[in-house]
Amino acid sequence: MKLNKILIILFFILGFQATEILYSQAVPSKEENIPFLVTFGKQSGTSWGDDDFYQVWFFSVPRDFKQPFYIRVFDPDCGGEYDEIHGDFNTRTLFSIFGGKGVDPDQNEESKGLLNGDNYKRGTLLKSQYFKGEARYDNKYFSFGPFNPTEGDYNKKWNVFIFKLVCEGVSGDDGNLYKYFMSRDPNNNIPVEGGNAFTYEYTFRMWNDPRSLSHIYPYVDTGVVFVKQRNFDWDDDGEITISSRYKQGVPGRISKENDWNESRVRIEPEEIGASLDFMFRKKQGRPEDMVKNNNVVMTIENQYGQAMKFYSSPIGGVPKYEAKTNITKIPKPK
Ligand SMILES: [Ca+2]
Ligand SMILES: [Ca+2]
Ligand SMILES: [Ca+2]
Ligand SMILES: [Ca+2]
Repeated sequence: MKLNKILIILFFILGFQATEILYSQAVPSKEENIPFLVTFGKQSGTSWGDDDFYQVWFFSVPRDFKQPFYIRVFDPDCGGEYDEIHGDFNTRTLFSIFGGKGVDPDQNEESKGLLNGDNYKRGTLLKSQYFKGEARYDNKYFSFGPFNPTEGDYNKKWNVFIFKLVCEGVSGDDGNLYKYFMSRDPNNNIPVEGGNAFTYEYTFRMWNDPRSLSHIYPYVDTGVVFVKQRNFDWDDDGEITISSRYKQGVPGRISKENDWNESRVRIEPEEIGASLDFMFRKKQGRPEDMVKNNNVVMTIENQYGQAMKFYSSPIGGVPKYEAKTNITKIPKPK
């Protein structure tokens, strides 16, 4: 092949990857194909699929991005469209955005918000707002901001400023379904170049359509030997399979009603520094057997019990399985 032909092909491959990074700023992202995040009011039963009635997400902004930006919440209210009613809608939800020292979960373990009693609100409160059932916010975006990127907590390893968004079901017993978008514009979804979002405990709604496949993409950092996935209130709804560029469709155990289940997956050196693909396929069969409005929780930890990040825009792109012979061995980390 001639050199200029190779260069043209390379240009297209790299160009497409760049486009993917630029336009994957929604939470949940297009790659994840998850319909909504969900947080229930704290008077709810956990059997509806939320184990702790709050959810913590982090947004990272590259250091070289210097413009103000916004974090937009779609359908922040709990009422009207999308939300899960129990009796009457009486749920109040508080969204709070934090910056400054204490936010970065690499420095402050409690920021991850994984354990009951953790002080997951460390950092400087930048903005917060309560929402109940409110027609003016129903089926619409509400924009927090503008934020200056340097108001975040600087992380040297990734060269990014990190912001934290906590959603709490302050009262009531209904489920608030919502989505996020980090944007350069308060009124439109315009991505922040190179921005990303991640969490350590993902509470979300599954599709009702059994043909829809959803994914999450945990990032495997240096030193990981195995990962343990834990999931809550899966209602025995189909299957979880784990894939990467090295493995294909390894099954994971799933939980039943109001219950946790877990299983382990071995990690090969070839899988370090890339994302895994956890795929969720709903139970197939007759419409009357389908699980409707299924809310679930997922966490993943390494062999030391340290929680791993799920990036909404998978680091290194969506992992594609490669035939084993094509994989170059990466030396084991010391
Ligand atoms: Ca609504
Ligand atoms: Ca209610
Ligand atoms: Ca909502
Ligand atoms: Ca459930």
